[in-house]
Amino acid sequence: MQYAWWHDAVVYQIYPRSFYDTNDDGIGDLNGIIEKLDYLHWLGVNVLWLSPVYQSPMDDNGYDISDYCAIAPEFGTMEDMTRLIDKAGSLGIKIVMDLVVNHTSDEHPWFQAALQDKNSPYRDFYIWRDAKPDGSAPDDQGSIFGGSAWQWEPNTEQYYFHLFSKRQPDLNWENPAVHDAVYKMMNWWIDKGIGGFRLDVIDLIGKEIDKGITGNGPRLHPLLQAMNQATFGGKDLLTVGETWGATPEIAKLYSAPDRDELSMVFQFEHITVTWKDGDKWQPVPLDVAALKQVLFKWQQELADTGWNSLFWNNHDLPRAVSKFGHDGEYRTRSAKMLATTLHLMKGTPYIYQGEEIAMTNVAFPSIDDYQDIETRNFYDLRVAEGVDPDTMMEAVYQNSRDNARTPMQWENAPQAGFTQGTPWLPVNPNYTTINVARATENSGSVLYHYRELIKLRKQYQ
Ligand code: TEU
Ligand code: CA
Repeated sequence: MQYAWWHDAVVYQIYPRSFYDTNDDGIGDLNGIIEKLDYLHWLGVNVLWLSPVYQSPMDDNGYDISDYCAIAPEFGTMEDMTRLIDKAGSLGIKIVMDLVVNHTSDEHPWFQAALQDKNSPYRDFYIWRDAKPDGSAPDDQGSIFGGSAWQWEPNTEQYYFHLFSKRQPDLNWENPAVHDAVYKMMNWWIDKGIGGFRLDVIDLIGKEIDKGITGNGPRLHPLLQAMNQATFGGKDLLTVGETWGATPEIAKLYSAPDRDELSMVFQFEHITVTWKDGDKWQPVPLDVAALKQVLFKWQQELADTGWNSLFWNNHDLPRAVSKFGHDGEYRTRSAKMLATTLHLMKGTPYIYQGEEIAMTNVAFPSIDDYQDIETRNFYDLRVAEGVDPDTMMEAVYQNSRDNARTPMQWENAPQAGFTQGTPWLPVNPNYTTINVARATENSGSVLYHYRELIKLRKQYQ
């Protein structure tokens, strides 16, 4: 296989809102990432993937973008972004941006124009259908965040389609004008000197909803080949698609070099082994033998063609040590075991912020303490359907996305040293013992173990 720089890169994912706050508003910011670059450099990672920092009403914490070429004020300014790219670059660290183009925010000017006028050229940027004769939605397609995927729009009297919240209308990838607008935006970021893109739910853009197809639609791979050609192709960038529906065969379609699509994809088969029938709100105990089989399968299937992304957790998933290890007595040992397993496989490893100090899941007393839209929606839905609230709360403790989103634990100081203000989401109370400062003082810590693994990879690349 022809060598690419990202084959031996180690990526660190930052959830900016929860990383480090420099202006005491309780929200992590770009300057916070800049302040921690020395730490990340010391750890040895050479790529940072930032969850979205674009302008957004934050219905889904930034995965609902209202301006792709502006920074949300709570995160900073475009000047801060430029400084981050430059300073990281001087340390040999590239910045990978989150590209969310299955949908926009309902506050995006494209959607605003579409709402105003059925004849606007932007109307067809989104997916509209008439009501059924009885006024109900065109079909019973559901949203991934619960409820119908169709939202009635009274002004123009049609339904629009949204696979996530109703504030995240899906873009219409059957419209070539959408391609051009997205390519233009991507090239604008490439020209700013970024290191690549993480493509959010990219397997949904080939959808053919009138046939009931959302994931892995027939138009998906041609769309990615066209995007590659018009934007990052030949630019030596890292591109990683988020593809919940990927089998090894599908992963090879995306990542075999001669197909000119993406560098690699995230597949989730090892994640869903702990979900009953693919439902994260029905967690089942980890079957270690099944997990091993999944890991083996992917190593073998992508050994010669395609490329694996290696990850245990991200901003949507529970903490690795809580899910796959043991977050009590064996926290340190099991976190090191997980790190070793992952980093010694073939592929590009991803570390999610806090994983390197074995941060754990959290258990807030009440559902009202949870901020995540998916968690809140499903709690209400399932309890209304008759699921016992305590059972649902247990599922939240296991799999809520907020497990990953509690603030980064920097030191044993108020609010874990994350902020001098009130954090947007409470800190995990175990910060008094689990924090970066303490891990740094102990060469036997999980943190040093990660650092050694990263060094080993560099040494034997
Ligand atoms: O996630 C896609 C996705 O399907 C997850 O939200 C999934 O429903 C669940 O949380 C898995 O446990 C991506 C982003 O990573 C996520 O943060 C966004 O909310 C979502 O797309 C919409 O942009
Ligand atoms: Ca801040």
